[in-house]
Amino acid sequence: MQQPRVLNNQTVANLPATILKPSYDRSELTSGIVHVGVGGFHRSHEAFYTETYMNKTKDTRWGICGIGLREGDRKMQEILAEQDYLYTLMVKQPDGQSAVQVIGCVTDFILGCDSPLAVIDKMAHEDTQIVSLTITEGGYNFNPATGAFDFTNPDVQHDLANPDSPRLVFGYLAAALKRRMDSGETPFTVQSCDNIQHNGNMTRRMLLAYINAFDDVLAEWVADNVAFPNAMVDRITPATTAADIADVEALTGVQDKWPVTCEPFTQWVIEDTFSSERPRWEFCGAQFVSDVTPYETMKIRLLNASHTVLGVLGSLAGFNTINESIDDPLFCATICAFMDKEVTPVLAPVAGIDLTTYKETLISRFSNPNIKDSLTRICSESSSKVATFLVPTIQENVANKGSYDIGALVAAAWCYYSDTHKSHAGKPLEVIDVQAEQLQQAAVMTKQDGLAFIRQTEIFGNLAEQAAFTERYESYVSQFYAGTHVTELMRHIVAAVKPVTASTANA
Ligand code: CS2
Repeated sequence: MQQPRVLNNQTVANLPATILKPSYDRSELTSGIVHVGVGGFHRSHEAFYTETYMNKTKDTRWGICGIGLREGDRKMQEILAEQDYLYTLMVKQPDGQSAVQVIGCVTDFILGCDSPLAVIDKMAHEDTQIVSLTITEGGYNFNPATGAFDFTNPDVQHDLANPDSPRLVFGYLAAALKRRMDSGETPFTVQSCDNIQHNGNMTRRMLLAYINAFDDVLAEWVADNVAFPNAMVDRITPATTAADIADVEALTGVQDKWPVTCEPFTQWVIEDTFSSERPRWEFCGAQFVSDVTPYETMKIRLLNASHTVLGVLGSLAGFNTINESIDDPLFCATICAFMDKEVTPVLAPVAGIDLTTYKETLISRFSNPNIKDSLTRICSESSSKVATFLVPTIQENVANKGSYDIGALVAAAWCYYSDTHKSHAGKPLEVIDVQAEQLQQAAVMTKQDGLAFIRQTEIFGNLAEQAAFTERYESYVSQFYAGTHVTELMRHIVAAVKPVTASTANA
């Protein structure tokens, strides 16, 4: 049997003309960007914007050197290296059409677990203007209850003792910035692309806390010279499936072992405070603003939190994907009620954005039947996501005497789910969470202590001490343990609410 042709520098040249491919000269690329965490989202978002920028301007200084810090990054490194760092982006429209593009801006990929010094050299290299990060919400190493950098993490202790072979991103950034300081060069910008409120400020605070533990001079230089722009990032990017790989091959005639698929919608709002040069991403749709706070709060609390609500409640009800769940009128009504009654009242107005339209757009994005974003992906690392996306909204509503029925229901459903790892119908649920064991232990304790699960203060802050909240939460938890189906509780809640957001999906 004939071997499939694989995507690489040779085959890309002969792709059908309908497929967009790099129009700049890849052999001229230098890596102005070093990116830590080359997963699906980086490849559909920052790399896509950078590719679009270079296709338009032929300014080839903005190649991206990928960095993986862990063993788990090896597969991506190997596949990209085999493909001359080319990959395919497949944008899936709701009507079933897909636009396929080959992205060429990745120049290289270094694994920190194999060659830590090569990573430090690359970050410190004079071509590097930006070190960007998608290290997930959990990667920032802060204790959500106190907000402080977590020095108890054994990897932090390892990095303090071994500054030339760190494990965490903060060790790498510190070592590379020290080289820049010592050689008298301007620093690179550190640009977070994670869904964390004030992601730049958070990165700065964590990095400075880490550096302050061993080098006051470097800490002062970083504080005075390094920019950490805050940004809101958005593009739904499901995990790549075997069917996606087959579809890409059918459309392009070449095999890409790890393409990335995403929705058509994309948004990037960035504070324009860079340490030195940056690509003119505004030429290809990014928005530069002086204060990103309202945009990021809106996105994290509406989009990401609604994903978590659908993920947890939908998993118990037996759904597999976001679109399957939002297609169910009860789930759609629950999300509309959550957005209108629990989130909107605690959001500040966002200049230039009509919130009602924004929420309606979210419902239609969630409904895109071709994205098939799995609830397993959405529920992965819920311990960081619930703390970042949902708990602040509940806390503010408790303080303002607002509504938090759906927030309490999700907390209770997540407790039950963390205990049983099963849907109501007994379907096993795959729990991907670094805290999975701790979550299960806390959930199991619920039978003795109804509040055991929400006493995990690093996730829930002080919610276990808020009587108004705990009353609601305990009532839901005991109903779950008594066998009540999640949809029965949801029906009760939405019956009492008249949503404002029209469900375009189910109209
Ligand atoms: C999702 C995000 O992981 C999650 O829980 O909410 O990955 C979401 O799809 C992206 O932030 C969309 O921009």
